[in-house]
Formats: sequence, C-alpha cells, structure tokens
Amino acid sequence: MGTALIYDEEMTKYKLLWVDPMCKIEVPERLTVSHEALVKSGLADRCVSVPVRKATDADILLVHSEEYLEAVKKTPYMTLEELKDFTLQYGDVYFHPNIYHCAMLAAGAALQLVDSVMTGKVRNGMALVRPPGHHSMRSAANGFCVFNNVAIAAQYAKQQYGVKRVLIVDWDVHHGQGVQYCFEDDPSVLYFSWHRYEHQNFWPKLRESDFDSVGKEKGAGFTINVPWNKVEMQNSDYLSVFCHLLLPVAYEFCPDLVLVCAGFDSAIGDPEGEMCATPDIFAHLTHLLMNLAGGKLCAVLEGGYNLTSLAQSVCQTVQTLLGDPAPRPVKLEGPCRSALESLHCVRSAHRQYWSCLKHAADLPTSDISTKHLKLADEDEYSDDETEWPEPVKRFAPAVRAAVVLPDAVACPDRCHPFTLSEDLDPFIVNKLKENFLKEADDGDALSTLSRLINLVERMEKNEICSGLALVPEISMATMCVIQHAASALRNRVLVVCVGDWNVPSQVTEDGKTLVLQFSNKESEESKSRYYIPVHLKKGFSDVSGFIQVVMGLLLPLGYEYDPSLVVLVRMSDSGLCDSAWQQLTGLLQGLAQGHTLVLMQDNEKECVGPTVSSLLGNPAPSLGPLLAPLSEDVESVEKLRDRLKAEWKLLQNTAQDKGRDAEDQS
Ligand code: X5A
Ligand code: ZN
Repeated sequence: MGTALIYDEEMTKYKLLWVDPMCKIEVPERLTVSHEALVKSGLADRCVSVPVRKATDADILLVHSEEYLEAVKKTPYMTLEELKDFTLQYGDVYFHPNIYHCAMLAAGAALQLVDSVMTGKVRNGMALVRPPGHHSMRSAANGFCVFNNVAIAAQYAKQQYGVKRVLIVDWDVHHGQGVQYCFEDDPSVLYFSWHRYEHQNFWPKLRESDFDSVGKEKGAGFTINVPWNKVEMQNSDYLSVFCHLLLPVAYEFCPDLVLVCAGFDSAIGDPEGEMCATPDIFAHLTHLLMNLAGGKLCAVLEGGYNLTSLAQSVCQTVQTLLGDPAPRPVKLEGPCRSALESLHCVRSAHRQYWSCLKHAADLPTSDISTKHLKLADEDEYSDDETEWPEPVKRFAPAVRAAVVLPDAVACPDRCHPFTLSEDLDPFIVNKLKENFLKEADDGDALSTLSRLINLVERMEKNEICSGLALVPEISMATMCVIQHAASALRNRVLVVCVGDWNVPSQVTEDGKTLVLQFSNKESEESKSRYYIPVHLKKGFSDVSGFIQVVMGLLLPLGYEYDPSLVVLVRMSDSGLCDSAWQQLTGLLQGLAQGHTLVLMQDNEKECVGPTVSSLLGNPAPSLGPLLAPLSEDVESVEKLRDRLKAEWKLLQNTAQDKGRDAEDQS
C-alpha cells in the first residue's frame, strides 16, 4: 500500500502577466521547486506516480455555479486587457489564458488522488497543484484560487464512493472561506481551519473566520475556526491545537476520509503567514492524522510562498505519508498566550457540539477575539531575514520492526526475528545477573534480557526502528530496559504502561524516565512530575475516556518530554481492545523517531499480530464514532492537568494558563 504523488508540469504554465503586488508571490516556481526537492531527495521515486486528469464540467459543478464555470471557460480566448478586467471583479487573484486549463487539472488531480485512495490503489497521497483552491467560492475566484479543488474532492468522494464523513484539515495560514461556505450546513463534512486573523485585520478579513463561526443548521459544530491573533506562532502552538482540539474532535467524528488543504504558508519564512513553525512540524501534523479513516489521507497543495520553506515542508509531508519515522520535534516551549486564548475560545464555542469538549472552560470573561481591533501598522516583512536550520535528513532504519519472541511463537511476516547479533558484553551479563537474576541461574531469562538490551542499543544507533518482545516477567524486563536506556547521558525514556505495574519510585526520581500509567486500580495521588497514574472508572471498556487521555495528556506530555525511546508496556490484565491499542501504538510512533519498544507478557500472543501491524506503520482501524467519556474520568483527567500544567506547558489549554510569553507581557 503506497503513497501517490500527483504532479504535472503543465500546471506551471501560467503566471501573472501584469504588475500586481498582491499576486506576485504566486509563481510557477512554487511547483517546480517542490517537485524538484521530492526528486532530489529520492522521495518522488518511492511514490506511486499517478497522472492528472482534467476535471469534467460535472465535477466542477459539484461546487461551482454554471454561470461561473461558463465565465471562466471564456478566459483562454481573452486579450490581456479583457483578462485584467475579468480579474477585477474578484479579490486577490489573477487570470491568464492557460489558467482555466490548469485549474481543471488541479481539480482533476485532487479527484485522481481520491480515486487512488478510495479504490485502494494506494494508502494515501499528495497532489502538487496550481492554482490552489480553498478560497474560491461557488461563483467567484479569490485568493489565487479558481476552482475549489478540495471541496470538489469532498463532494466527489461522497457521491462516487458513498463516503459518509469527510474531515477537511486546512493547515494553510489563510482561512479557506470557500470551503467553509460550501459545507457550512453539511454535517457530513467537518471543516477545520487555523488562520492568521489578527482580530480581523488579516486578509480576507472576514467576520465569519472567527472562532464563533461554527456552521449552520444541521452543520452546526462541523466548522471549526482557529483564529491566530498574533504572528510568529510556533510548533508548540500548532501541536497544542491538534492535541486539545482537532484530534479529539476528529476521533469523535470518525471520518471515512481525510482531506488536507495542505498550504505551507503557515511555515517559517513565509511572507504571508509570518509564522515561526518549522517545516518538520508538518511531519508531525501528518503523522497525527494518519491513523484516522484507516489511513486514507489525501493532501492537496494550497499556499506556500517561501520557496525554501515550501519545498522543505512538502518533503516532510510526503516522507511521513511514505511511513518514514518523524524527526524529533524542534523547540517545543509550550503555547503562547495568544494561542491559548484562541484555543480556549474555540473549545468553549464547540463544547455544546462535541462531547470530548463538554468540560471545556467557559468563554474568557474579557471577550478576547471577536473584537475587531485596529492594529498598529507594522514594518513590511522581509522573508530573507528569517533563517532556520534545514530539517535533519530522515531515514528509515533497515529494520522497521524487530521481535523478541519465545521459540514457540512464529515470527510474523515482514518482521525481523531478533537474535543476539554479537556476544554480549560480560560486564552486562554480570550486571543482569546481579540486578535481576539473583536467585536462579535462569538461562532463558538471561537470553531474553540480553536480547532486549541489545535491541535497545541497536535502536539507539538507529539500526532498528521499533521492537516487540514477549517476556516471561514483564516487570523485570521493563526495569531492565529502563535502566539500560536511561543510563546513557542524553537519553530520556517515556514509559507508557497499560495496566497495573507497581512502578518503583526510584524509576521516576531523576527525570530520565517519565511514566504514564493507565491503571485499573485507584491509586493514591502521585506528587511526582515524572509519574502520572491515570485511572479510568470503567477501565478500558470506555474507549472515549482512553482517547481523551491519549490526546489531552499523553501526546502533549510525550511531545514536551521528547524522549529518545518510548517503552510501551502492556500488562496481561489490560482489557484494552485491539483497535484502541493500535491507535495508541501508532500515535506514539510520532515520538522518539519512531523508536517504540513494546513489552508484553508472554501469555498475550494474540496481541502480537495487531501490535506488529502498527509497528510496521499500518494504520490502526477506526474506533467508530465515540460517545461521551464518563464525567468522573473527565474530572480526574482535568485534575491531573491542573496538577501538571505549570510544569508541562503543552498541557495548557485555557486563557488563564498564561503561556510561554507570559513574563514579557504582564
Ligand atoms: C492559497 C493561498 C492566499 C491569497 C493571499 C491574498 N492564497 N492576499 O494561500
Ligand atoms: Zn494560504
């Protein structure tokens, strides 16, 4: 199951023919540099190349009016003066004799992508297109856009494949008002957009881009707008919104297909966005969406005007779609105050529609963001003053998943059976004997533990990505792995424990191990920053409570802690269903460059298949639309967040939480 890449040079063959400072950034090179970067990095070769096609009139009419289509059809025959005149009736867009042709190809490319994914020819994919689409409306071109590629693709997927629910994630830095208008009363399409807003001072300066535009009639709750009221938003701000808003709602919605309005003007260096998120963040945003809809994800290019930043961001996205582990996240300092205000406002505006947000705090009393504030004029932004390091080269280790299994258990397909590749250091053997095997001279146990240590070392060297071990004594194995991994100076280990294991207090003393434990027993309250027990009232029979914890607590903690290894421990009494377990395994692989080591008791053989599937990068099955989590569970999670949010900034999600820039603003 591969990744489609759709590109055609033909779409570079139109450009601005007159002087217009508004439009001069939308250049053919946007496409050529993106494509060249994919070719040079070898990523293009790894994709399934799918040809574009022309969208038919019927396709275009899924979203646009006949009058508009007929009008655009005439543009290839217009003189320069006529084109200029035609352009004047719309906002921030230009026409060219070849743009109609390209616009049909751009929409057709999105449809080819949907076809490839829906027929199972590929798992996911990206279309590199010009003109972009998300600003164009039923009867109007706008913001460089002629036809609304993604909106057409969503309608097409519903009509052609009977898709019941489509999630559109618009991470472009502009509000895709065209997409919003198209689906504002349609509950089958959930439209999420974040966008530079600055209290309605930033283009397209619409009242309806604010957080309180949530959709209409039956579609109320299915439009989610996150206004950025300041520039220079960072990776933390984007991740916060994903963890505390988009992901919980998306999992509750349970889409059959995910479409991404993949604009990269939200990345650093872009003259439109003026944001500071680095290109590698798109690896994480992509990864976090890849376990929805059984992995069916179609990314369609929208904006992105700094050619360097654009090309890097496109590569990060495609490489993630291909399944390579995401890089360690860069510079997560927690969300800024303005982002927290926005997040707070959106969460409270939506709490009546989504049960995962039912407990969200009231609107902040000082009505922060609906006010249309006049801002002081700022200096013109110069993109060549902004510098950022080139993202580190990512590569997938030769071994994706290694397994340490008892002899009686067969090695699953595509896994690497892990045997000792070299003789163990006698020093380690002695240490093992001393620390763990005092009693008997147990040859089997010694072999298992030494293989585990060896596996961890090879993961550290990035020769192996992830691993799974079935062990006779899970506590011993876990301690052994933690001690070994955390002994190296720079290492941090995130331990996620599903089930009851008495975590020895020395484990979480030095900050080199962070333990989050899903426990069936109500335990006494922990005071430690590094030991976080979570108790769900009904255990794991309530999947929505579990997901709430994963999104709202585990992922933010994991990202902020930035471990070099994730150890996922599954006790035999866990009772967690396979699909939730696979979601957990899949999502955690966004951390530590995918270095996840799963430890399970040796009587959990049935779980080997599903676990290995996730470790190999297969998407987890959908959980089904989620019900409301138990209010007791929500309360206990909220209590935990309150205890921890001063020290773990990514847990913050309300305006009262101050944020990373609190000091220089108070
Ligand atoms: C697709 C896109 C931006 C238009 C900006 C006009 N359009 N000022 O990013
Ligand atoms: Zn844009």
